[in-house]
Amino acid sequence: MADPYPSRCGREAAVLPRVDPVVHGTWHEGAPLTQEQLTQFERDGYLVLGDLFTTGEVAALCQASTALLADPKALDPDTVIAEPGSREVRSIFMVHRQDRAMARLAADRRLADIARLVLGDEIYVHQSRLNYKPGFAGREFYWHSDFETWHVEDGMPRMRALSMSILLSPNDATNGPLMIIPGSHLAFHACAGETPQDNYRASLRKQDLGVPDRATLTDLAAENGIRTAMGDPGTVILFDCNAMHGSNGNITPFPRSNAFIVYNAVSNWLGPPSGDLEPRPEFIAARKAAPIISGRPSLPLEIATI
Ligand code: 6CS
Ligand code: FE
Repeated sequence: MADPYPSRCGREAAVLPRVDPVVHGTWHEGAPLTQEQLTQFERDGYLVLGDLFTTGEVAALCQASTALLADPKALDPDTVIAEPGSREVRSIFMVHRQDRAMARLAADRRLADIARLVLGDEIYVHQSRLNYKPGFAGREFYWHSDFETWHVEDGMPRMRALSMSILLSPNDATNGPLMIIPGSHLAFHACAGETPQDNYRASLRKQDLGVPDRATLTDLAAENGIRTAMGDPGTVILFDCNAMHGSNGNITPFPRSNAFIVYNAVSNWLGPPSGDLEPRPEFIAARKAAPIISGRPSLPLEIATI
């Protein structure tokens, strides 16, 4: 079958129809989101949830994130990404396999139940990371759809994945919160250009490929507006894999740190990347060692990580 989402294959940028649902599961009594929340996610492509975690759990997650940042030498060096033009840590990838609190977070039933509802399937962790956006030195994340990259560079077949951003510092108007174009997830924004091997080495610091052109972004933003998703530590921002998003740099003295867990449906397991690209490493895109997340309840997060 022809690929419904061709991108970066030497053609011009194009807006293509989304052929996949946004919500793959069916709402039911006792579901982990209200019907209104699910409808809002379907319409806007994102949803902000407070009060999912206790104060103690949020403190344990913040502590883990700070400890990882304080001793990056203890980590797989490939997973530690520096800011462009500085040695400060921008991101740490595959945190759910390098830290107990992050492992426990990725397997948390409160998050997993929501992901199973939206994706309508069993799920596994496609990617996890901590983004630190350090004070003064934290650079922007330019506009992109994650799915465009995951489809082209990782061979993710269809739009059946979901990001959850768990805020580990206040995210407010001053420090580069997530910006999102509501409704942008309803079309696929195919990008111009071609992808060199090992593009991730550059793109994780500063993304130049797989970004829409200015005319496309101007139209999208004029039509739908731009929203910011903000909150206190512990807030969870869910966003569809194809939502157009980005964030500004952080010139405040205060870091803006967030954990990200990306869940993929098991039926949407990765295939070969586009063209003759080599698959990206396991720490960015799980394709081998990715256990299905169990539906069992687990210990409170801060107890599980003592
Ligand atoms: O390449 C990736 O998979 C990553 N890059 C960006 C800019 N966002 C999503 C993802 O972490
Ligand atoms: Fe992204």
